[in-house]
Amino acid sequence: MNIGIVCYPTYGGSGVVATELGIALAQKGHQVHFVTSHQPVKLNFLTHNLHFHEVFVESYPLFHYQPYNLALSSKLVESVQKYNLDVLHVHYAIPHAYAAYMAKQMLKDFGIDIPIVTTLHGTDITLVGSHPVYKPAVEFSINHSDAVTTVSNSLKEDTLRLFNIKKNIEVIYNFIDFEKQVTWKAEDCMRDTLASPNEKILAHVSNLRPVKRVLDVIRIFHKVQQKIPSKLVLVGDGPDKEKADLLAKDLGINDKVLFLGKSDEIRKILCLTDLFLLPSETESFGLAALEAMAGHTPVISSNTGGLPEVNIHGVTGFLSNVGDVEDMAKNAIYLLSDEARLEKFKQQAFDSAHQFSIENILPKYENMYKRVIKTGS
Ligand code: GMT
Repeated sequence: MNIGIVCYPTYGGSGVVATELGIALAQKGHQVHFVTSHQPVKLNFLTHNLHFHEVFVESYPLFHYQPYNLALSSKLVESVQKYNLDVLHVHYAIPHAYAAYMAKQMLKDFGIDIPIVTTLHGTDITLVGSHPVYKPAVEFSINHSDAVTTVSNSLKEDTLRLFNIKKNIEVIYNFIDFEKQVTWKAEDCMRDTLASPNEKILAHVSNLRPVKRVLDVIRIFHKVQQKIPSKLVLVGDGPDKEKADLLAKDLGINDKVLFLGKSDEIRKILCLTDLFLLPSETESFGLAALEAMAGHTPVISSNTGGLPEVNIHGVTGFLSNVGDVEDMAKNAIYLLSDEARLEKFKQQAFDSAHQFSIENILPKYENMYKRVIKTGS
């Protein structure tokens, strides 16, 4: 198939899922065309079957806001015709589903009816999409997609609750490619660069936005390190980084909190991590939790959104109510204080992650593409 993919070409979340999906489809022999504002960060174009078409937004003094939607629609119309695309798969509704709908209508003038698959990722529904300034356009573009997917049952329920949806929504979970999961040997992890042998290592990876509750991460760690010699590794960059740094200083633990910034070495960092913290306010799936589990790391998380579908309470880690720092710290100490228990949870987290392996998920998208190409819905 010739598949067009539209996404935010950024680190984290929907962009990563879209990019990894495109790479996997290309490896299976499909021609995959990314139509995005920049080259997706994880993409290596010296790979067969992968193509990148940059959306260029022409600026003009009259424009207060750059009309990215228009530029994207136009580029999609051009790409569908030039590369004979069979289907467009857009990730994150705003503004991608809307721009794809416009492209679909324009292409009808050329006798082409291109099917649109929209994957909803989370904040496009929960935080941003349901805001009154966007809601009518988001609802319209979901209802006019040929097929719609969400990354968890929880996000499907949120979508049905927050919008008047007339389409069937299929849940297709986020995934992990275990073949890319380099199994670092313990001695290669270079644990000693971050902690002394008697210390445990806790980690948090995110874009450090308020929705991730990074201050809770610091507060949980503050309690944990009072009982268990440990270090906290924070990976990522974002608006709450400074606040987190200040809180660590106020609590007198800044020598134990290591800010590593954005990193391409997440798997290597997970190799030396004993416990992953994800106390998010809302999380449609929690790809970071799945990546941690695939790296043999149990997860202490909130029980919001799709997290209970990924992090199984008492098996792969523990769940607590959003903001219940006390309970999260108690669960973390319970795991870290018993070596045999910690090892058992590490193995269980790894085993459970396999239900989300790419071999299980990829055929669901391929079947969906085949269906919409054939029947248009
Ligand atoms: O929250 C992020 O890190 C970014 C955001 C996005 O759309 O790029 O992530 C959302 O999509 C991910 C991939 O499907 C999910 O794993 C995240 O849970 C989801 N984030 C939220 O719902 C807050």
